[in-house]
Amino acid sequence: MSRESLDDGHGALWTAPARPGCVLVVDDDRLIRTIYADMLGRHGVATEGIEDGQAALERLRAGGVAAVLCDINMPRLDGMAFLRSLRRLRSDLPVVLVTGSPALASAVQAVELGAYRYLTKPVAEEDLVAVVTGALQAAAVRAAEPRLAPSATDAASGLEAIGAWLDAVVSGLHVVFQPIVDVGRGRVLGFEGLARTRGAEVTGAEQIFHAAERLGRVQELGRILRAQLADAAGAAPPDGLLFVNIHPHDLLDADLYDPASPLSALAGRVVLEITERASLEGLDRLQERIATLRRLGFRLAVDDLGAGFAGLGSFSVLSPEVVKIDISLVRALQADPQRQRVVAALASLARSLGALCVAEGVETESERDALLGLGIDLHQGFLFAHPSSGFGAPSMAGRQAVS
Ligand code: G
Ligand code: MN
Repeated sequence: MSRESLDDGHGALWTAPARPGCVLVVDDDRLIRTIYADMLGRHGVATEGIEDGQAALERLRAGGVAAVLCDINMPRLDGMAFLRSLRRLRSDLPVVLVTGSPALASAVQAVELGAYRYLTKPVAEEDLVAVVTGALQAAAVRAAEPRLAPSATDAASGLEAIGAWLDAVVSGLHVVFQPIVDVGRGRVLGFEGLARTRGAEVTGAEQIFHAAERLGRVQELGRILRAQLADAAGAAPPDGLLFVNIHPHDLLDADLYDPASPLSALAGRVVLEITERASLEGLDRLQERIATLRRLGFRLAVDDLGAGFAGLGSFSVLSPEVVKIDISLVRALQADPQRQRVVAALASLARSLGALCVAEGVETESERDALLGLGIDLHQGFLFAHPSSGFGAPSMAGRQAVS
């Protein structure tokens, strides 16, 4: 993962931490430690090996560790006990767990303890590198988050430029819709509203919200988008659900809880998607807020599951009605038995919590069929329809037509 990827293209908003730190590889098997170190080393990731959880806790006190890659089965202090003790000391350090047996019980425990990600043995080099560099990037973003560019003037002018850009974004802000298809039944479950703009050049909605976060304008955007969504909903099929993305900052906005807001009037049809990319940690009175949303009639979804820093923590906090599997887990799923196991475990976790499971970013028939093979039949993606301004029937990509 390159340093440049932290630059948003509008002048560096943050500086990289002075010392990024290494990845602490915790495994009682020396050979495995060496293998992981070699795999990561080939991709420029510095590692340090250590033989068990107890030793790892002691090592962490000395600092200089940016992320941890940890086996679950170890003598003295095992991976779970290690993670539990670590969370008492530090809540922010990303921990990637590795296990030989991806039992549901340990997945749930890992969720509760906020593991960054879960890998099953044998770990492919490609997966290891992708997950560990993702963890390192999350750590770097966290470490750099409150900081601005080195000189105050640069920071101020940078912010001003971003403010002007965001004004242009807001002036052209609008919502497009993408269907979520029940492939098994050949019908549409609902539509997700997605933010777009005509006002400025953007690479995606994430870029918009990234800038809005820096400027404290997330709630302003959220209000505009929710009002537009409610407005457009009149043209949507009346029996379909509306999936609405909510940024964690929106959860602190009184407008979201206002029974008189345009979206509240439609709450019974609305599923609020909360991304798993951002942490819900530290949000004031979160449980109370979630309960209020449910009282208003909203349902909740965990979005982008499998992509985030928050790990699976949002599961236990939100008790979601819907779980959306991230596009990164869906891409070329048919060719990756290991990832199929992970997706199957997430789907089974969703089912055991009574939630519907939607796969995002389905682009090919092979991905569709692999998902169907795992019992996941709610799909969203370009294979069925690109996001568009209307609520047209999606292509069923060779299957029966949608009613
Ligand atoms: O974070 P969230 O899941 O809400 O974002 C969905 C984004 O993914 C939207 O911007 C949408 O345009 C995009 N998207 C939807 N379907 C596909 C797909 O099949 N492939 C890709 N690459 N992107 C998709
Ligand atoms: Mn979404």
